[in-house]
Amino acid sequence: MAKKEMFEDGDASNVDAGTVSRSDFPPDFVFGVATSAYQVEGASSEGGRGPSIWDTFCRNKGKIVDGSHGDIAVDQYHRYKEDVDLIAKLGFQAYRFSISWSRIFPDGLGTNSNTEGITYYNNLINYLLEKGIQPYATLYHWDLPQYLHESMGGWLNKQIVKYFAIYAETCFSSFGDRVKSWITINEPLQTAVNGYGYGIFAPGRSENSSIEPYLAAHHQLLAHATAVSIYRKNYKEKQGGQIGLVLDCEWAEANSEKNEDKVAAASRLEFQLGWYLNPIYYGDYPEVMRKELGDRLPKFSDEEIELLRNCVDFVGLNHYTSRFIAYAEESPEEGDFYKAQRMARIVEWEGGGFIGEKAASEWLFVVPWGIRKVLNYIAQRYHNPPIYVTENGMDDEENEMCPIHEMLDDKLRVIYFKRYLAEVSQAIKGGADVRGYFAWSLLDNFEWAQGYTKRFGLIYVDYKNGLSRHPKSSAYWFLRFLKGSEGEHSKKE
Ligand code: PNW
Repeated sequence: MAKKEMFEDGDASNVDAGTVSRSDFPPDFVFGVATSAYQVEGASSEGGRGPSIWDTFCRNKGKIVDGSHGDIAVDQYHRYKEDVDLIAKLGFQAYRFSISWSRIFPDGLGTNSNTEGITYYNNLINYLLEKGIQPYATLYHWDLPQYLHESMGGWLNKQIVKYFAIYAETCFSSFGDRVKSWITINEPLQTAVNGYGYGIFAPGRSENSSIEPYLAAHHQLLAHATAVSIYRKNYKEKQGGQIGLVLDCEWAEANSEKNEDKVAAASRLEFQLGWYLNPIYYGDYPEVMRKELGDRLPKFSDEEIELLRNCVDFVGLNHYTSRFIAYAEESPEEGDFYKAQRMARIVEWEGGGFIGEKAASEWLFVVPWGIRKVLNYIAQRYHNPPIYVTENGMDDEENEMCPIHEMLDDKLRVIYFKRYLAEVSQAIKGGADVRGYFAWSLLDNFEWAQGYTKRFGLIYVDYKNGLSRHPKSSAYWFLRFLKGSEGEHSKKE
């Protein structure tokens, strides 16, 4: 294929809600479902687990809309077999879960590992493999051991790199004989911006928002790179696995043909993806970030640049939604991080009309073509790396008045998956090297600051009736899709 033709956006007019099928994807393409430890496990003070910054954060009044927490969550710690059985029944081949750092090292310091914690993940991994499901393990999905925060400032302190490395190596040596796909860190952007800038995620800091997000991001990058170098040096060859980083990115579509809007949209992508991928692929933060942020952006030493160079086997992409982006001299959006970007995020097109149907979360609009554009963007800009879509999905509002059979008939979610998957298959046909896709989420769970008020699951969890699990229409849609019986029929017509 001629280079110029690669990654073209292609003709989306044939992307109709009814036509996506398993055979639109390569045979070895991986389909899975995803969760994270704090959102599903519960058992927060069992099995020797130490407290994490989310346990503490949830205790601060007003931080979680329904005043809830993950103490019990959906109790996967005790019900992992039932959940794995469901994954297998639906026909998924992979499960992306995260390991709770403070189950392995209760205070995070890396002196004595907690045998019970290791046993729990051994049991989970062994049961997945018994059911023919590949484990994709994330080392850090936001639940920093509380002690590392209290004693040294968590991600603000460079020492954290050393403790993360010890933790990562313990996981590689304990589980790497069976886990062949590792993710170091989930969405460092959200931790940096929401954890250390706006304070709406743990550890809830906003006092020094013009400095701390950039430090927290810097140390997450170095922690990631250090873990990768340990894996590559001591484990990769022997264990035959791969390791990557998961980034979240909304597609940024220029709000008009005006050059200033196009520049604003391009810079928005640099502030989301380039922040993490440029140091890895080009040896430094994006120029536009250096220009806007000056000395607030930390610098890499020569050794660090070397350490970061190409330190991913794959890029994990969490993608949910897209925005129109317009240039704004003063960002109307609050806070330093947005001010630096000189742009406005808009959901209503200049000429009227929303960018997509709104899901339950304030930030989530259904924009299927956005995922194709992000995938093509990563392929073009970062030398066509292997990509896994590590999260994609949408939420419904919890509604106690709504009868369960209505909650289970999640029609919009079925359309969401069909249309986003059709766009992923178009990106692959255009040349992007996408290897897998994980739906968020296996089941309804603790949605961070939104508590239990938002439901992202393929499987409904009945919070009032013993946390029982009930597959939604979207789960049955995936079952048919993965068996190959979905889409083929309408295609032949
Ligand atoms: C992801 N945003 O976070 C997380 O990885 C999941 O744990 C989470 O449950 C899921 O998305 C749904 O929210 C995000 O505001 C949270 O753009 C917020 C945003 C993006 C990603």
